[in-house]
Amino acid sequence: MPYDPLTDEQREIRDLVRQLARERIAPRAAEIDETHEFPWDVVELFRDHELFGLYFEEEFGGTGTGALLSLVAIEEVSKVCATSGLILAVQELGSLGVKLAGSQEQKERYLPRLASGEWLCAYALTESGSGSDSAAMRSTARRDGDTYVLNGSKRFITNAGVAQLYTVFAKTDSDAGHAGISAFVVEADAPGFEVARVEPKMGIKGSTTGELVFEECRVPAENLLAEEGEGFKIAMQILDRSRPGVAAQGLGIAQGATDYALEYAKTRETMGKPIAQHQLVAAMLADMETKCEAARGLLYKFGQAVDEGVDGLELTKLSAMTKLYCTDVAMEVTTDAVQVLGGYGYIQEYPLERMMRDAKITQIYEGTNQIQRLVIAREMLKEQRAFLLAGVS
Ligand code: COS
Repeated sequence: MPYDPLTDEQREIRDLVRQLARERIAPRAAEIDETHEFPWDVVELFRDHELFGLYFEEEFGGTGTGALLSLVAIEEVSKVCATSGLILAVQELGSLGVKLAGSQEQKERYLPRLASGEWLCAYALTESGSGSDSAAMRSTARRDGDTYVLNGSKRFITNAGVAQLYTVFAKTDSDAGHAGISAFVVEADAPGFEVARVEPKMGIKGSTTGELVFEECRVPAENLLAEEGEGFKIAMQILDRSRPGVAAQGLGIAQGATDYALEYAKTRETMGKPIAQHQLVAAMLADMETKCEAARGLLYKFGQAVDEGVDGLELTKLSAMTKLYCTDVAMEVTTDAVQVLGGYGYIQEYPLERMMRDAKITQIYEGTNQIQRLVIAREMLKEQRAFLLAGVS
């Protein structure tokens, strides 16, 4: 049995998500990948069953059921379709700015529409010249009366064109480094805002990834989140909480691939017996399962930590470790799953080549896994552990 610390009530919701994934989303997964079309029917399914609400407090129309369950939902959906799992993860990513730094008025204005799924949202930090080095962004925002005027562009933005609300970071003071960055919410119909293009890509093909352009784009001054200059810290605090959503997606893909490869290996025969009974294949399956379960331990630990109110540096490190491990496992396990199926793993008639392509992005977006290692090591360097070894000769 996989690790399952859920309460009975949480388990009921998990089982509903699992059932929807199996019955309604799994049969669509190959088609979503082939057509590259954003799956509005899946959004409708999530709306109908109030699954977007899992990411919001009751006060704003959500279920208030906590972080652990919200990650489990992404994991369950991603087992069958990573594009669909991402829709849930980005509803969290794109709304965290308002949740963490928004005023009561901003929360009341936006969160209920996001909790119901009436609006989708997005997070716009990355630019063509600033990926890992977020502070090197060039987009600007200048105050003009009761508006801010945004200029610049953002790249690789998930949900570009389908989101109605974007959390956008821009420099209000170009000479102040990190402290010159501010955060804004921008509605899709803001004058001067445009989605310039949507990128064709290797995996998660049904999800839109696009370039946003701001040309003298005017947003009301009340759309500033917190104070001018607080944008970089807000961006990092958001990522601390959102990166495990990508980890959940990675774990889901890995577990889905393991389950598929297991069933295949039990029925496919070579040399007079199922391949699962050949030791080299059995060992691969055992490693895949073990990695998934270890990843789940970290992911659920993160969810429980958030639900217990853990914050700050402790959360930063745990978040980075969770994202790093779960998504490296996604790549390793899907690669091995393709290997178990041999030639059948490589062709589109079977879902594993899709899972392997989908897994790759989880090591890249929301901070590459190189950045996660950097964040973990930085936190380690701040820790004092020498006393543990004081008595060792
Ligand atoms: N929470 C709160 N504050 C944080 C923080 C966090 N997780 N991480 C950094 N900060 C603060 C620091 O404390 C520092 O504050 P002071 O200036 O008051 O000391 C400030 O932010 C600058 O921090 P730092 O010097 O560590 O920033 P760096 O420019 O070195 O960047 C990394 C740090 C590399 C970790 C950051 O740029 C990053 O995460 N890059 C990846 C971006 C990413 O994930 N992109 C994908 C976008 S989503 S698809």
